[in-house]
Amino acid sequence: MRSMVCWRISHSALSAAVRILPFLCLLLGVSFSACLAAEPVYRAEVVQRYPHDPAAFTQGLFFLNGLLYEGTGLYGESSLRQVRLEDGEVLKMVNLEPEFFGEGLAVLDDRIYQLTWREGVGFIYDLESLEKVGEFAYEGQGWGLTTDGIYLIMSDGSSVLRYLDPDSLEPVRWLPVRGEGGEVQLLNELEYVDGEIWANIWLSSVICRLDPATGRVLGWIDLRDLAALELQENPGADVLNGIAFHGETGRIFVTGKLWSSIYQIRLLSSSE
Ligand SMILES: [Ca+2]
Repeated sequence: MRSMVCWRISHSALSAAVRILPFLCLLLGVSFSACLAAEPVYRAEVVQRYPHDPAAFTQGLFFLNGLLYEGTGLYGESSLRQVRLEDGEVLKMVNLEPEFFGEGLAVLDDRIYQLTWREGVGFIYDLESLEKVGEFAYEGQGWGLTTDGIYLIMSDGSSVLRYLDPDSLEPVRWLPVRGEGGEVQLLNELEYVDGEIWANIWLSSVICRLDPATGRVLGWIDLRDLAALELQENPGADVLNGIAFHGETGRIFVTGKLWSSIYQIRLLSSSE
């Protein structure tokens, strides 16, 4: 298993193409001999599946009080949605202005925060009404967003996560993410799971588990089989993107851009 997973990411001198080569290897299921994942690799089994709007270009996902909250992207199609898990019904929806490409979202103190990709603007909504109550600015791109209950934690496509103070919305900490194979680039949709940060790796069907205290990689979740299953049934499916964790029940949900299902998964140990 580990020999098929390649994570060695060289330093910034390498071109972007070279940087994503390991992930392309992973996508193709080919061994990349120059790099081996030293960290544990977990597979997952599907516990339950739920319908998901196959037109939703999922960029952010979290679960709260029995409901899913989803942020979608694309210019002219971006939205914030409150979704009933069981049947996929969109209960409330806010459309972004067409010049904004919606990205990750997180909830903190009854406020939902949503990033945009290249617009440098984040939106703040009231959790109950989804009414927009504010905006904030940040440097660089916005990709994924989550929270540890104190700070907002965002990704921007690089190997570094940014902690934002929720009051000032200014960065207060930068967390480089590294594994045995080096920097982990293309960190995308995020979720805080039992004291860890989980991050979708863009363009792959893999989730990185990392330690928020140190930025060290703790392991990898290989969801290539799940992505293949989705693609088999839904040829229009794009990449895996979207992790939601329900702390009270320990349920983990994943989906992807334009996927027709949301999957509740259970991680398997390497011996299962
Ligand atoms: Ca999430």
